[in-house]
Amino acid sequence: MNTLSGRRLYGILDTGYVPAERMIPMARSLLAGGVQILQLRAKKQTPLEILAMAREIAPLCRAAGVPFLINDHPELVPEAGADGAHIGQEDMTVAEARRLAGPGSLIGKSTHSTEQVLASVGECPDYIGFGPLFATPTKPDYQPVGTDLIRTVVDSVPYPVYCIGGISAGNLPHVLAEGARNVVLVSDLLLAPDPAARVALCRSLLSS
Ligand code: 3NM
Repeated sequence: MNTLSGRRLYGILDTGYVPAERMIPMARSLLAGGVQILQLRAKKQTPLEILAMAREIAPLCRAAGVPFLINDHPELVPEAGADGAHIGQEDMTVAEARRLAGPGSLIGKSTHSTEQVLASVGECPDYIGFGPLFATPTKPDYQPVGTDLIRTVVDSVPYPVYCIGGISAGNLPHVLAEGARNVVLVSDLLLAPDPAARVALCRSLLSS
């Protein structure tokens, strides 16, 4: 069984929203709320800084039984004790990421169009991200793909699709009604007054 099976809520610790000194408390909050996959996304930090953060987050995820992935840096996975990495369209191939991250690691890939979704099949990632569904300040330079294609995309690949981009507790019921099974939320969780409660709310929306 795919170790992502049944893991429908994916959270990202993004250093654009969470300062370094808040990273561990935020990881604890998201895990306490019931996030089911966690990623560290640190676009402006050096690999050494990312490694230091990842080494602190990995044991928390392990204790919670939650897969922990590192954005963009599969080479840090073994040393960080992480479970895998997430790569973008402009990065290396899934095979190269898997080689760097080590045997048994989870590798996810971003897709932003149906063409990219279909092309991902040949690469055999463990999952794909599909988005951004809606315009989002977290990834400002990307054209939203909307929700009309979700069902087609979910049905066209043999691994989980994680819809991403502008998703919030508020629009989650709509996104699910459009055919999404799994979702990634970033700013809606990280900027919530009570991130753990926000995660728990999303979990309950996903199971209702
Ligand atoms: N990747 P928020 S959209 C990190 O489409 C990321 O691949 C996207 O953040 C993609 O939940 C996105 O704050 C930003 O909109 C998601």
